[in-house]
Amino acid sequence: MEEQFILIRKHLKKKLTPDRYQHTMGVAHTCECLAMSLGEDISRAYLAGLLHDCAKCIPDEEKILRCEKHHLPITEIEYQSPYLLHAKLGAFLAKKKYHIEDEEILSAIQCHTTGKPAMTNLEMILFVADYIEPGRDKALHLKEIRMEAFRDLKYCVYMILKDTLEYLHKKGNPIDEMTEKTFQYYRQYFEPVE
Ligand code: DGI
Ligand code: FE
Ligand code: FE
Repeated sequence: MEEQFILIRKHLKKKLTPDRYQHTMGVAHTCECLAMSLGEDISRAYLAGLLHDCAKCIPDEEKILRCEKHHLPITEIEYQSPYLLHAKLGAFLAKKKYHIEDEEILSAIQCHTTGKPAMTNLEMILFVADYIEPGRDKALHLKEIRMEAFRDLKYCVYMILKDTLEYLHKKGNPIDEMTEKTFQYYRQYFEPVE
C-alpha cells in the first residue's frame, strides 16, 4: 500500500503544479482524518484524496479532446465550463493510468466537484475534504463548515452545496444539473418542506 502511494505521489508531482500538489496532499490527509472520525477505511479515503485532481492541470482543450477520444460523454455545461471535466477525466485516469479498480474510489473522484444524490460516506468524505483542506482560505463560512465536517458530515455537504450554488449564481457561472440535483437531495433532510 505505502509503496503504491509513493509511486502515485511521485507521478502526481510531475503532472500537477506545485500549488495543486500541495492542495492534493491537504485533501488526502483531510480524507484520512474524516475517515477516522467515521470509522471508515483510512487508506481508501487517502487514495481517493490523492487522485481526485489528477486531471486538473491538463489544459481545457485537451480535457475535451481526451474525453471525446475515450467516449466520455460531455454535457453542454461541461463544454461551457471545461474545468468541470477534470472530475470525470480524473476518474478515468485513476482507472487506466493508476490502475485503481475500487469502484467507490473511482465514483468519489468522478463526483467530487458536483456531488451526487445519496453519496456514500467515502464519496462525502472526498467532497468535503476538497472544500475544507487546511490550504483553503477563500470560501465563506469555512470555519463553521470545517467544524461541522467532524460533527455531521451530511449536514456539512448541505452547507457546502448551499454556499457553492450561491457563489456560482453570484458569478453568473452555469450550474451543472448534478450540482442542483445534489443540493435538492440534501436540502430535504435539513429544510422543512411546505
Ligand atoms: O478542483 P478543485 O478546485 O480542488 O475543487 P472542485 O473540483 O470542487 O472545483 C471547484 C470549482 O468548481 C468551484 O469554483 C466551484 C465549481 N463548481 C462546482 N459545481 C459547479 C461548479 N462550476 C460550475 N460552472 N457549475 C457547477 O455546477
Ligand atoms: Fe477538483
Ligand atoms: Fe481539489
